[in-house]
Amino acid sequence: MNFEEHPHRRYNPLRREWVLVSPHRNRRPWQGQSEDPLPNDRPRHDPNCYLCAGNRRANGSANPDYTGPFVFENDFPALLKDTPADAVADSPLFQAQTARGTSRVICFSERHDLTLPALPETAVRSVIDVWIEQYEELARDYAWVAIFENKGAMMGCSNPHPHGQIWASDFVPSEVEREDRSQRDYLGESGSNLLVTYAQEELDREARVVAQNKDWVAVVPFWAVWPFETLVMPLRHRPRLTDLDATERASLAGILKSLCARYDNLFGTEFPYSMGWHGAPPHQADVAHWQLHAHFYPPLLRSATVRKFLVGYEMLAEPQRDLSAEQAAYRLREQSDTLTHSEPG
Ligand code: H2U
Ligand code: ZN
Repeated sequence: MNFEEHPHRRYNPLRREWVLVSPHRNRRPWQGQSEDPLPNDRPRHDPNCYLCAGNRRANGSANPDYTGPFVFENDFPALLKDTPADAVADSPLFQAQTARGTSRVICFSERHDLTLPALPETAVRSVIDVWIEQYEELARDYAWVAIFENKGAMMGCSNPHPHGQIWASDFVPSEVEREDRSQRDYLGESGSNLLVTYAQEELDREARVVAQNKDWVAVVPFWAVWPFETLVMPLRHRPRLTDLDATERASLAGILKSLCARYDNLFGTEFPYSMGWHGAPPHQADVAHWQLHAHFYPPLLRSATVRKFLVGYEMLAEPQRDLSAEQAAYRLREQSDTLTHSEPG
């Protein structure tokens, strides 16, 4: 089988599903327009931004004059703290349960104009520290803490001010449960940790590695669905964000910055994506099968404006891609790991 020629399916052992790869459609030379980089003309502080320091939010509360990361309770939370516990299961076809939780917003920086790859490494490190603090605090009361970032209008993010979200819930969401089961079964069957083994094998094979340092590796996973999807993993066994030591927290800032700079450099744009962390649920005692990781799911395919849609066949049959994971990794790897497009002053 030739991965660059023959249509084939690849298996995703984390989600336990297949992806159809059609590389023959892609043998033509790269068709991506090379677009002029979009100038970032955002001001350092935007008086109309509801996330900027000192400004009023939609519900009237005022942000403090913060510097560095700033966390506040989402004014329009998807989960509420005081939902009464209840469940409906009078029929297997009509099951429901109440959901309790809380939602917070984390502004990465007071700078309206700087996203993760443009922030100094120490500022990215502060974001990581706040992610971990928030996780520790919310994990005391909740079954799961979702830490994620939606970036760019294409991903439904309305505000370019660099920010992410933190949702805590009294349930473990489906995607995490699925990964829990597949990692648990893999450990049971093979005696080894799925992602620790996977990261090592990707380092040996090299073709899908985008960035690495002494503690971390970022790869386009063998089973990637989104064209430039990546998976960021620690090299040592670390079930949760809270298991990272100081060195790993610092080197995480480095690899995140380098990965996001490569993304931005690829099409000369602030690369949109949804990213987020998966690790062992806070109250789970057996964590040998779990390995912490971040998924980056970016929608862009060929340029700053041409995106991949997961429609027809993807919705009704299974995910499909043309660009192979190896080609995507090569294109990201050949980018500079520092921003090359115009930066605000
Ligand atoms: P996006 O990342 O989807 O753009 O959303 C930012 C979050 O900020 C969103 O969840 C919240 C929205 O509910 N928000 C506030 O909490 N206060 C505001 O004044 C506006 C937006
Ligand atoms: Zn702002």
